[in-house]
Amino acid sequence: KKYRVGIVGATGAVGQELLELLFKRNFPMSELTLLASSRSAGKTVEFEGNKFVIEEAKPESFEKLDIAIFSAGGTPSKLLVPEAAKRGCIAIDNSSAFRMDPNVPLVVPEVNPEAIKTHKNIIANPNCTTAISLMALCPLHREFGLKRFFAATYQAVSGTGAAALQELDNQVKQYAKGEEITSKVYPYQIAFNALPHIDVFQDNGYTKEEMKMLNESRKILGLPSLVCSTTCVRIPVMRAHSVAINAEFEKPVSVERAREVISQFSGAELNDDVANLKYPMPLFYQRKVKCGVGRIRKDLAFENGLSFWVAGDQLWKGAALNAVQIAELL
Ligand code: A2P
Ligand code: 11C
Repeated sequence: KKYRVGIVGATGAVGQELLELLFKRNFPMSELTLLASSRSAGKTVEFEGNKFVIEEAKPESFEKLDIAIFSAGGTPSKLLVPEAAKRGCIAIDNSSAFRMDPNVPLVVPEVNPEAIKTHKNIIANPNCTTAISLMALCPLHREFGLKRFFAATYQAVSGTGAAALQELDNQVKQYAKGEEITSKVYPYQIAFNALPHIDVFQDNGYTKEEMKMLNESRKILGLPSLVCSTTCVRIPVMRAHSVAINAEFEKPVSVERAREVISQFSGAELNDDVANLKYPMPLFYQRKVKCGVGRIRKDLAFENGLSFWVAGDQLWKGAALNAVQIAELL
């Protein structure tokens, strides 16, 4: 069977990757419709010899689609995802709008593929930082039983979108020319800086991005009493997020066994040989299907604890790839 597929937010940072991955992975499509805002309607996009005319995403757009992958942000998703679902089109949503809805499965295919069965035409894709962290946490949890974890993230600007990629590029050029550095997307200069601020601040002092790590990990792993504390930081990297994690487990841990279970997990690549300076770095995990896990060591602060480092392409595993994997699962 072939499907009529739509991408909502097709001109964006994730939308462009969706286009590429649907072709690259030979997703069975009879038609592909590219949707975006009215600003882009009528523009043409060429990909591998195919020419597409961008259409404005409207409720009626979904009448002719079997599957629509949304990556246009929370507001368009809130408006259009239910419109797609009620027209019989399965919506795979990259935004945070429906992730915590108890009627919507939140799916990472390597972790909880069974959750997809309960969908009512809406399936949520997790936040990128959560998806990437789970590529290490899931196999370790299956082996040792996850109790709690602390994390600090190092997030690339493309997580913010296409405009932020442009902003970092502009600022580096402004710096090189000795010009004044201007910022529009972020509240401060991102080039040569680190911003401990991703998404909006909550009443408890954490940001929304930091709370997604807790709430989404609980839902995907099926561990309602899991606790974690995260600090999310934006760094001047173009693409691929990294996360430093310290996790505590129920059972005694061993570094050797941790390395084994990570290398057997389909979403992860073990990259851990410090004697030869081998560890995952964002520069080398761009456009890679698997996330890299390294720096695995016994944690000095936790009894049954492991410390490790994960890097992965957040436009892929954290967004477009995970969404296409969900479509493949369907
Ligand atoms: P457009 O290019 O027409 O503004 P990014 O995450 O890189 O910032 O991209 C956001 C994507 O979401 C773009 O493709 C953008 O389209 C799209 N988008 C923004 N607002 C809407 C909307 N109201 N309806 C549909 N698509 C939207
Ligand atoms: C970032 N994680 O890197 C964000 C982007 O909840 O889907 C995605 C936000 C989300 O800024």
